[in-house]
Parts: sequence; structure tokens; C-alpha cells
Amino acid sequence: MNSHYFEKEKETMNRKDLESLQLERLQATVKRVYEKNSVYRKNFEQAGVTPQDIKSLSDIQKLPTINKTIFRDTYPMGLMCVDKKEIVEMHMSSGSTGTPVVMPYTQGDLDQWASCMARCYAMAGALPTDVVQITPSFGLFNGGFGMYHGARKYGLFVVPTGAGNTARQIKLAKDFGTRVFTGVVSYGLRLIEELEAEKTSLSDLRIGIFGAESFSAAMKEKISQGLGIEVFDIYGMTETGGVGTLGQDCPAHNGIHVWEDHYIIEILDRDTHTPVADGEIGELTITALTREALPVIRFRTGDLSRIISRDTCSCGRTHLRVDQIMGRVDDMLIVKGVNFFPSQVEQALMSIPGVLNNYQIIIEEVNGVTDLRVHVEAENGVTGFMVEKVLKETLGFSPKGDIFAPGALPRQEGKAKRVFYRKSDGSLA
Ligand code: DLL
Repeated sequence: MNSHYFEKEKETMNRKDLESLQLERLQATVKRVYEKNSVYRKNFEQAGVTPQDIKSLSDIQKLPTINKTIFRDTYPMGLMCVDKKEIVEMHMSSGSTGTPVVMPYTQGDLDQWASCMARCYAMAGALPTDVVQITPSFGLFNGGFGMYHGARKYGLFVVPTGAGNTARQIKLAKDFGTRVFTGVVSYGLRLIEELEAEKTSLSDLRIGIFGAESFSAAMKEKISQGLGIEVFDIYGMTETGGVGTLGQDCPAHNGIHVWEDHYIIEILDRDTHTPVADGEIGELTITALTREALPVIRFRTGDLSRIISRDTCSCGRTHLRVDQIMGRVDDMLIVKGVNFFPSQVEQALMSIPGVLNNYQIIIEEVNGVTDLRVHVEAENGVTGFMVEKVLKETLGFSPKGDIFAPGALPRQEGKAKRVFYRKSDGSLA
């Protein structure tokens, strides 16, 4: 398979060399955080481990894991491992639990971010001469700026529209010949809606790079069909340094390549925090190997996935592949004794012909029992019964299904909220 690369030598490095590079970088990073940051040092001391104990890659398991809590406890920059004068930029997310997470960047960190992101553009087939339209917001959210830094490094012509004003996005895409479109997943859906309303299409568009939200295979297919383009699933988060730092799927579309020369990825059992076998689902846990200002060490992301393969991919890349993100440790829903993730509901809904892209999953109390109701936009002819039947096959119980006309459900800017709880006054929260 033909693939474009930004850093071919690193992206196709053989596994043995990749692993020795990882070990060398792991040892250096662990030593640095231990020496430079008292929070990290205390954490290591409590676990009874010192940098000298890291002699092989599997010794990473001796190190303590962390999660978002440590960011909250050390807000705003207590986890930083460099002097403040070295910081040139910061991004921040409130995270799904509302915990503020701050990521400071040195110039070296911005270069690392841009290189990871440039690899993603190249992997998606973008050419350095292409026009890229960047629609995630530019601000504290890392999406806009990350895609910008990477596009500049790769040499793309940037149309930095930021979020919203879809009619203007379409006009600019036509006027400037946008070939690569980037956004949060739900914005891909919004773009399709607006193109349909205007009865028009984007003839130059070829590549869509989307992420930041639950991204089922069915949703990916809808965006790909709706825009007539190849769609890529990009992954990253504030704590690892932003969009694209972790990786993306390649043209083989068989999992997300994780940039292993920059990050070590482990999949841990969500309860015991011990490694699970390849192929098993668990919590993605990340160690940053090349970040300067704030390298995370064994950061439990809360995202659930599994390792698909460590073998060389048909695209030529050797970096391992993980499955699309299946949900979050903390967003599992339990209704009528059944555990499930919102992404399973999405996948089931999207399999019904005529069902459109906007939906709400509503958890409500009916006669003192927790129940599930799904609101979904659909074309004429789709009935609530059809929705209930498909959901019953997926979940094993019958939720209520309500059909709404196209455009009737509320829209949000940025990441879409899909799960709601019905309050006692009937409103949704
Ligand atoms: O959402 C970074 C990003 C921006 C990724 C634009 C892709 C595109 P945060 O706001 O820190 O950063 O949120 C990170 O979003 O832990 C996942 O739960 C979720 N997420 C990110 N990418 C994907 C994806 C950005 N491709 C959190 N599929 C992560 C599913 C994703 N979930």
C-alpha cells in the first residue's frame, strides 16, 4: 500500500530498535521527573521505586500510575518539570469530570507536537501543497492550535476558520479549494447537514481528519459517505500534549497507529491496573518519552481500547495499532442491570436506514426504576418501534425510542454531549 510519511525512518523503524529507543528515553524521562519535580519524586518514593530500578521496558510496571486527579491536586503547574521561563504556550481542558488539566509547552514540546501532527497529515495522504481547513476552536482547547502547528510544520496552506458559522466554512472551502478538512466528529455531521440544506458539495475535498469525541465505525462511514471523502480517526489529549500526539489510523483503516517513539502505551485492567493481554479491552495508559515541560508517566487516560496488532502494517509503519476508542471508564452506563457504553447505542442507531446523525441518550426514572430513552432524528418512515427493536438486539432490553424531524434536536459547538439525565422537573441535564 502506498503511504506518505513525514518521518519515514522513525515511522518504519524496526521493533528492536524502537524498543531500545523507548528504553533509553524512558530511563532519561523517569530520571528527569524524579530530579525536577517533588510531586513525582514523592509518588515514586511511596511506591518504593527509584530511576535506577528501570532496567528494562517491563520495569515500567514498577512505577505508580496517575490519573486526572494529580492534575487537579497540583493545579495550575505543580507537575511541571522545567523552569517557568521555558514555557511558551499552554492549553487546558476541563476534562469529562470537570477537573482542570493544564498542559504547559516548551518550544521543544511544540516541535514534538507539530511533528506528531505532521505525521498524521502525511499518513492521511495530505500533500504539503494542500489547503487544510482547521475547524476545531483556537483557544484553550488544544484541537485548533495542534492542527495548526502540525500543518505549518508539514507546509500546508492553512485556512484557520476555527469553530462555527458553517455556511461561511462552506464558502471558504469553495473559494480556497480546501482539500483537507479537520474537525471534532460532530462537526463533520454538521457540515453534511449544511451542505444538504444548501444543496451543494465541496468538489475539492478529499480527506477528513476527525476526533475528540466518540467515533463509532458507523459514524465514520456516515461522514465518509456524506462528504464523499476518506475519513481518518485522530487521537490525542491535553495530558499527552494534544491532538495527534498519540496517533491516527492509516489508509489501511485497521486501528490507530500510536507514535511509539514518543509514547509508551499500556492497556491496563480497569480495576486492578495491571496489564491485560493484547486484544483484551482495558484502560489506555500513556507514558510520554519526549515531552519536556510535563511528561506524563503511566497516565491512566480513562479511555478504553485494545491492542489490535504490534506487527508491521500494510502501510509500512511498525508502530502498534489500537482499536478506535470504545468509551471511557467513567461513561459506562448501567440500566436494567446491563452495562453498556454510549458508543454501542450510536453504532446500533446508525445501522438503521433513514436514521440521521443527531441523537440523545436519556437516562430517566420511570416508576422508581432507571430506564433508557433514545431521541433520534430520522427521515420519514423510520418509527420508534424500529429503533426500539434494534436497540433491544444490541442491549438485551427495550429502551423507548422517539423520532424527531431532521434538525429538531439541539446542536452544540465543540464536543457534542450525547448522554443526558432527566431531572425531577422533566428537564435534561
Ligand atoms: O480532544 C484532542 C483532540 C482534538 C483529538 C481534536 C482529536 C481532534 P481533550 O479535550 O483533552 O483533547 O480530550 C481528550 O477526548 O481522552 C478521549 O476521551 C476523547 N478523544 C480524543 N480523540 C478521540 C477519538 C482532545 N479519536 C479526550 N476517538 C480523550 C474517541 C477521542 N475519543
